[in-house]
Amino acid sequence: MTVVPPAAAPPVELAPEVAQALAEGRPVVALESTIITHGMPYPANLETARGVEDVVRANGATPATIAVLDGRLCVGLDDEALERLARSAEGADGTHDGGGEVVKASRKDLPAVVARGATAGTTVAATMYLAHLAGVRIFATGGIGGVHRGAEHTFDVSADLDELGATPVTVVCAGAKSILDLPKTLEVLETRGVPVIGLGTDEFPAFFSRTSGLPVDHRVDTPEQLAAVLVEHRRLGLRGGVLVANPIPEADAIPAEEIDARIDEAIADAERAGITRKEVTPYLLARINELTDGRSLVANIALVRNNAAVAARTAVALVALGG
Ligand code: PSU
Ligand code: MN
Repeated sequence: MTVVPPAAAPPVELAPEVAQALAEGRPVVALESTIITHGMPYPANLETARGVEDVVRANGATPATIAVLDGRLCVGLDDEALERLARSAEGADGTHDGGGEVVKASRKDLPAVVARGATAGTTVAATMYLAHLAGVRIFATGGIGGVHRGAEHTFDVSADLDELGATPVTVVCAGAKSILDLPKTLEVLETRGVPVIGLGTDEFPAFFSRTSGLPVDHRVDTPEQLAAVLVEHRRLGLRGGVLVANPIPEADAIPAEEIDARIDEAIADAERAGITRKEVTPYLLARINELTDGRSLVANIALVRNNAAVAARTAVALVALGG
């Protein structure tokens, strides 16, 4: 499957700063917004969204946070838009459902969200697709969706994995949370032909912790080396994206022994509450935050910032390589 936007696709709306950077061939980094609307509570989500944009700028690139605002596919948001998305999240009105007004939009939700003029945070899958339409090649997030534990019974596999197999955007993440089945997630990525590249690591990191015991496909040690891989990926004409696994900084990591019991507890709570489909991941993220008294949130913020820095430096290196 090659991703060719249909002629009648609604145009993405580029923020002036993003349009100018792209037109001048300067580095741009896409950022997702489900992490704002359904991934963190207010006001930490707003501080994080702003802070991550600052990190991208400090490392020489232009940030493009992507979301759907009143049916418009926006690539690059102003502060008012960030605040509106952030205020819809849990914590702002005490609910778990993103306020009911702002949708969590994966690829499959985009047509209906646009048609009814709704507002949505975009998942990794939807953000990759919209970044590609806009001509942005690199994207930073916290953790990707993947194969959930128990997927052999529930069939719960995130659309993020298929998007990585189909859409030519590089995603910088800190691995995946152990709410997911990491071995199965890596198996699916392998089947989809997605290169999993460790930055300064031989192991796929487990989001809160730097190690999982599972090897990545290939290791690079600098953003320049990573950019060289991305240039070859493109020259080979390989469809799909590249997944960069960038471990959480040592100082912010939480030992697996400490977090895993809380994650098990959150999964058991989700099962008991009958949570299914797109609600599973937001429920688990909110529950883990509660069960760790916010410690998971602190780690989450640190790793997202770290990923934004790497994505920006890689975007700069890509431009330097003419790729
Ligand atoms: N994992 C996290 N934080 C997040 C998400 C995942 O640690 O915020 C969000 C991302 O937007 C990701 C989405 O793309 O959840 C995956 O949702 P699902 O599992 O429903 O595909
Ligand atoms: Mn799912």
